[in-house]
Amino acid sequence: MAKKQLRVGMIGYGFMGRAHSNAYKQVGQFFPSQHEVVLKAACARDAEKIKAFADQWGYESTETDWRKLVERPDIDVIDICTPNNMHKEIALAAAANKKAILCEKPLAMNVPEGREMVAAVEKAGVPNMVWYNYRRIPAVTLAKKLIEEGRLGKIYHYRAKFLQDWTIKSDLPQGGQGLWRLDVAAAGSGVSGDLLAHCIDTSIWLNGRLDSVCAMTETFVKERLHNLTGKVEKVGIDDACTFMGRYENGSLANFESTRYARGHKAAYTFEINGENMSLSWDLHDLQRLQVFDYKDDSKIRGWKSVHVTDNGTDKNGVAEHPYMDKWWVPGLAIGYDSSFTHQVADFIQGLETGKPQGPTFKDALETQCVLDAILDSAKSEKWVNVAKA
Ligand code: SOE
Repeated sequence: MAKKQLRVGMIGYGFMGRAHSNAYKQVGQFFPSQHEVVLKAACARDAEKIKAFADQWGYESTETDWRKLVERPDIDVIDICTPNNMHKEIALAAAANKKAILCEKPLAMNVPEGREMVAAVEKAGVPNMVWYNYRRIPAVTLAKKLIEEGRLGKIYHYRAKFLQDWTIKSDLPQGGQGLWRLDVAAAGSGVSGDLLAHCIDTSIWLNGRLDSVCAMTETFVKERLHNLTGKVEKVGIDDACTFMGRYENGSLANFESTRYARGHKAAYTFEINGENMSLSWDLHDLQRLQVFDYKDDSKIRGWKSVHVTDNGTDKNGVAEHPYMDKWWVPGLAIGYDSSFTHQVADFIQGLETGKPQGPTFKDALETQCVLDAILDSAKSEKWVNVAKA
């Protein structure tokens, strides 16, 4: 049977443009479906750069104006890989043109923008998803499975960290290729929207809604050259952010992110402590889930390191270790890039089953509500209740 085409219009060509393009190219090989992903067009203002990107990844055509791209009848899905301050405008236009939308995280610059985006996709009835990719690292998805099976019992604590060190240099400019994350006008916030957003998305998915937060932020380098004005200007982003919080289920949250943790490049870790079981995960050892099961025989009770590979199927024939049966032979590794491939595979499954896979824009709005609450709290130096999405 002929496959239905899913024709992608990609906006942006940076790190995420590459990560997503790689996923589009891989997905049909490892996760066959009734859809064939076609890299139809890539779009960015710089004609030469976008042509080079399109040639490298195999896009059929290019555009230099995203408005033209979202109106093209030969595009089914718009992938937004631009700086955050463009997300809303593009998403609204894409929804008005009845395109499915895959948007980079965080959803928006702030909650009001996020609400507009949710309203737009819901009104247009178009499929939508946000690229919070870490949910789909198999060991993280396995954690979700163990929690859903009730193995942890009552959950008491959720703690997460995302540490990097790439902005310590005080002579890095704010703005420009790869550095827009330092410019508050383009990014909306600093590490909170960039790194904590991942931790919050994973935590809400695993542990439910965060109810209230108390945060602290710091901007260590107060002024940087702005590439657009050519002047040294005040830095408006948070360089580091720490917060504590309470979940609706009564458990306590403890989160930290920074780009000033010398020696750490992408140290995303989390730990969950339940009454019967604790789980912990580390992006630098992404195929392993650390599990402590209090129900184990006390003679051999202890933390075990579960290698999430292809360990066979359950009684219903479903792979015990999520996604892994689709890759290589048991025991062989997959990586960070595969989380994006899994996300496209699930997005397509959502299209085919009519059951949208998260995080949808609505789910990502919940994370946005936490992000806004954190920044409010840091500013007011008070506890803040998280708004309902
Ligand atoms: C920042 O350095 C960054 O690339 C984030 O933007 C990504 O979302 C994260 O996954 C890795 O770090």
